[in-house]
Order: sequence, then structure tokens, then C-alpha cells
Amino acid sequence: MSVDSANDAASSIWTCGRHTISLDRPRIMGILNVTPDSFSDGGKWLDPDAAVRRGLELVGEGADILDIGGESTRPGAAGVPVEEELRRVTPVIEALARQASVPLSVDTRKSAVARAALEAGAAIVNDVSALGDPEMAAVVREAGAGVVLMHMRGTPAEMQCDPQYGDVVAEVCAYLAARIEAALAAGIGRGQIVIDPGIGFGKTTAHNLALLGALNRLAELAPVMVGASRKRFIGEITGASADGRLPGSLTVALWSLLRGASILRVHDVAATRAAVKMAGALCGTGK
Ligand code: PMM
Repeated sequence: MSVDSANDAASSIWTCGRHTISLDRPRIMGILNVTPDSFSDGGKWLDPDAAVRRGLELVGEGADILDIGGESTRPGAAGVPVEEELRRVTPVIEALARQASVPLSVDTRKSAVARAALEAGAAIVNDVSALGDPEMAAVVREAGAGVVLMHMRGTPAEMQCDPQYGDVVAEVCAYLAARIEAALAAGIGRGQIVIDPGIGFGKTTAHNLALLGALNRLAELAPVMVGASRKRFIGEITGASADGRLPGSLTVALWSLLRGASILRVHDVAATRAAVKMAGALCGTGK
């Protein structure tokens, strides 16, 4: 649905283990946080059976991918020990790999968690630290998994303490270009890589808006994922609390697609699916 003809990446294929995800139409990644403390859904799906039910529900609503995370990366969040993260995500991924029809992603910064998740049936590693763990690139390469390389300034514990940039768009583009090169140098295929500007990860509202306005520049590097769903900057602009941010989230989702994003990481799958369908009809793609 890109309006930018320079965006070749939007018509590519994302290779994720045994899955290939065509990015010729917008893809929706449904968020499944198996955490006690994520900012908008923390604690809701901590029980593995409830998490699996929720995952299947998201697939029924039209999710193309499920992203399962066991560590909250909200601003101020403390890290989770590897054993605890494994305990949260592994049974959920095992069960969903048997029952769900869509590729599964694990949202983790830890190579040990990524390895176990891929063995349990996941096909994508969504890494908000963009291969910060020295073992992560090898884990992705060996599994032939898809990988999301996200930009983050600092760590979740302190990233929202007065983030500063000279030119946020240029700096995020340069960082992601360098992380793509590092991934390629480590033997990961270009077709396995998706990038993400990391909305809210060490960014003010102005930084987020600048990045969302320049997604077409990021899309020249690799297919782009955007995760803006229910985030704080939407509340800052609209005045809505986390559970009232759907209108703002949908607006950002459609804006992102029109600016060249290929994948939307969202909590509200059914509403996003309907909005994408409507926008696709208006844009003449009908998708
Ligand atoms: N945001 C969160 C967690 N993981 N992964 C990617 N690729 N992009 C994001 O923007 C992102 C992420 C934090 O939000 P959540 O608590 O809703 O999961």
C-alpha cells in the first residue's frame, strides 16, 4: 500500500525458517505478552493456557504472525532472568506451534531464549537490541530464522531519561544500516531481515513523529515493521489512557503503511485488520 514508488523492499519475501511471508500486502503481527508488567496487557496472559487461547484468538482475528514475549521492555522495566523468560514463553510457543496456523515470533534480547523458542517452533526472532547478545546472530543464522532488528537508545531501564539526538532520522537510519551489515557479515541472509525504528524506545513524542514521517527512508534499507500500538506518545497527543488509544493506534498504523511500512505490530488485531482492508480498498489494492 506504499505511496512511495522507491520502496522496493515492500514487495519482497521475508524468509523465516520454513515459512516465507510475502510482503506484497500489509502484514499484521499480533502481540502476546506473557509478562506480569507490560504496559498495556501485563498480567493478562501470564497463565500458559490463557496465553495460548489469546494467541489463537488473535489468529482468528486475522493476525499473520504472533509475537510472543516474556520480558517487558516498557520504559523503566527491570530485566528478567533467562530461566524465568524461558519458563514463560517456551510452553506457549510449543502449544501454539502445534495449534496455530501462522508463523511465531519470539520477542527476546537473549540468545538462549531465542534458541529454545526456535527449537519449540518459532520462526522469527524479534530482537529489540538488534543482535546485542553476541550469540544471537549465530542462533538466527543456524535456524535460518527471520529477524527483526530494532533501534533502541539505551536500555529499557533508563531509555526515556531525556533522550537526545542531533538528527533522529539520520541516526536511526545509520544505526539500522550498520546492524543490517553486521547481520549480513554474520551470515544472515538479506531476505531474513526486517528493521524497526523502535517507536518509544529512547524517543520523545517529537522523535517518534519524525521517524514515522520518514519511514520511506528506512524502507530503502529493508522491509519495515512499526510497533506503535497503544504507546505513550499516542496518549500524549490524544489525551487517552492505554485502553483508549485504539483510534490513535489505527491512525498511526495506516499512516505507517502509506509511508512504506510492511508489518504492523499491534494489540488490536481485528480492528487493525479492518482498517487495513478499508485503506487497501481506498488505495485500489483491495487488500
Ligand atoms: N515494542 C515493544 C516490545 N517489542 N518489538 C518491536 N519489533 N517493535 C516494537 O515497537 C516493540 C517490540 C513494547 O511494547 P509492548 O509492551 O506492547 O510489547
